[in-house]
Amino acid sequence: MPIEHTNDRVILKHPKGPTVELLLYGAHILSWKSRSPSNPDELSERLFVSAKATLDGSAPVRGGIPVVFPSFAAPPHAHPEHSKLGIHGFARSEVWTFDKVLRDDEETVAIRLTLSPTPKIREVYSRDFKLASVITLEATQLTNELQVTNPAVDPLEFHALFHSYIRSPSKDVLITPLKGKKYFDKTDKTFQGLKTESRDGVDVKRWTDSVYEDTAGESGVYEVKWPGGGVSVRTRNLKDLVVWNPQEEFGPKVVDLEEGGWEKYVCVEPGYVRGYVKLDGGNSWVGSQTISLH
Ligand code: TA6
Repeated sequence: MPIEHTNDRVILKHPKGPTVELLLYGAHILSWKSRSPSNPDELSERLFVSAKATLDGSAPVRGGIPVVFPSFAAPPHAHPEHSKLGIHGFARSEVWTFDKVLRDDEETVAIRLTLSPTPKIREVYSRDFKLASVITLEATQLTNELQVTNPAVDPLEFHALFHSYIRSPSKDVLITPLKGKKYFDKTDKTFQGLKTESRDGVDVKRWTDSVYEDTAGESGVYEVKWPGGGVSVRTRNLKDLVVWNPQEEFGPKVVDLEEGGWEKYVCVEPGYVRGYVKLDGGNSWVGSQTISLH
């Protein structure tokens, strides 16, 4: 079977070998194993999940691809409708519903999960919404699509982001093209304005927590490279990019991050988080990322 669906998770199996494993909790992708075009014999894990991650649905998973909606970052949130929400909103800590298989053929395996307000969500968030997460596995790439529908009359304002933990030797990673882009540096408590990126390639050799704005440009494509490997991240309707790695300086404070885990990934997070997506009543919005192997 190309798709296995158990109580708490779904496994997608591509006919050429790649697999994706995800939890219904958070529509959270835990694993993506794929071959690279340059080395088709090698089927390897492309995401990082901490050995100390909680996988029982009692806390967000440290690693993989968390989905952030409707608010990014820690409280206090500036938006009045987000005042009761915790860090990164609720999408990553709710159990989604397996909706359907969208494709299952020689080229593509794709499924859709959905989430609508639950009693638990209504305690902290009063707006109506419908979310769908479409996960598409192809031979050398993985696509996440978040669809947001506003069934109400009033506009819905939200943040959306894919908090992807890309497995990589973090000290050797370079991310482009961010030169000249404005960013908010969350590691610098002494400066609350926007900095301008001066580097051709952004590294995460030191603790990095940078929220770049309006980076997607015409192409919406980022390159993440390291010696002997890399990925391209192609985005749609996600104008901003967050780059995060705590390194030794902050990593030990992240309680569910394994010792030294910060050396094994870089978070490259396409999102719409500087300002809000404003979605008119009765309309839908789609944001997506496609991660392709070099
Ligand atoms: O996206 C970067 C970030 O907001 C960092 O500030 C950070 O600490 C991180 O996400 C992880 O957040 P979490 O809630 O998963 O611990």
